[in-house]
Amino acid sequence: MDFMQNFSLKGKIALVTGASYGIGFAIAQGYAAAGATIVFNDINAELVAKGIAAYKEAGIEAHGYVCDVTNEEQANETIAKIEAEVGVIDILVNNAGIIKRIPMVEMSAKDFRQVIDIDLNGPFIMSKAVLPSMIKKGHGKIINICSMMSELGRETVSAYAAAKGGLKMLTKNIASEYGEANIQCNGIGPGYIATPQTAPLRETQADGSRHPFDSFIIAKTPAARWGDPEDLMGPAIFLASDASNFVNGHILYVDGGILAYIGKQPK
Ligand code: NAP
Ligand code: GCO
Repeated sequence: MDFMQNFSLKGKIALVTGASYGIGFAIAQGYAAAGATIVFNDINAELVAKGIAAYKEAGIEAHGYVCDVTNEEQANETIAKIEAEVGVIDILVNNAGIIKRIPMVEMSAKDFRQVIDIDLNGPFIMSKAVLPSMIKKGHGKIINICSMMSELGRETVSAYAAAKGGLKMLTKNIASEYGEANIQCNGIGPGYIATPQTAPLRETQADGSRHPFDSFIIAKTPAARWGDPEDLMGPAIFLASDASNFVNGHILYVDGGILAYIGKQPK
């Protein structure tokens, strides 16, 4: 057999959560290019419609569903609907996520809980919803979108770092608990990627200079650039394909080298 077929997703059904745009949309585009049927959800009908139009423009006939990943009843109903209308999900990417950048001492418990709910409880809920059919089918891939903050902290992102650190360990635990059922659960840890979520960190200043955080990330990244969502497509295809069937519980950092680098000396 042509070994490269191991990287194909032909005949697979992939659900990418929160994938109307951003990183999720890019990963879904990569999966479609590799042959998968694309299913995505977002939190409201307007975003789902926007997503379907965007996929259509990219030549992809995606299936879109309104589902809040923090709502277990809605998640279970949506997975049942997808299984009835599209088929059993082979690949789940837990991509949906938010960040709130607030100094911890100023952050309400309500705000903290909301980030944990979407970024950590959501992946738990969605993974729990797809696992039974994956186990019955005898195979499955779960990919959790972690973060640099699964390894590092920084000011104002206490809830997000706690959630993404927890998501790293949830990834390892799903891998441990369901590896015997031929389920592989891995994470992708994107570095700093140019999406709406990081737009506030890249805003050009009133004097036309770069945002200080923008310059900071450039100095901390050996590749000396922000990542693009497209940089994640190849790693995501690898982790969703048969080529990674013996990779389990691994967090693949796609960060341009940030985690390996002390950072460029300021001029
Ligand atoms: P984004 O542009 O903000 O997109 C996040 C997506 O998730 C949006 O479509 C959002 O919909 C959806 N979403 C939010 N809450 C949801 C919920 N409760 N149920 C369903 N969907 C929900 O973010 P991104 O930059 O593409 O990031 C995607 C993932 O990568 C996130 O988990 C993020 O933490 C992670 N990440 C991002 C970076 C980066 O530098 N950008 C780096 C590392 C990791 P709404 O528009 O309705 O909120
Ligand atoms: C931040 C950024 C990061 C990125 C990403 C890095 O405020 O530090 O939003 O958290 O989103 O998670 O990997």
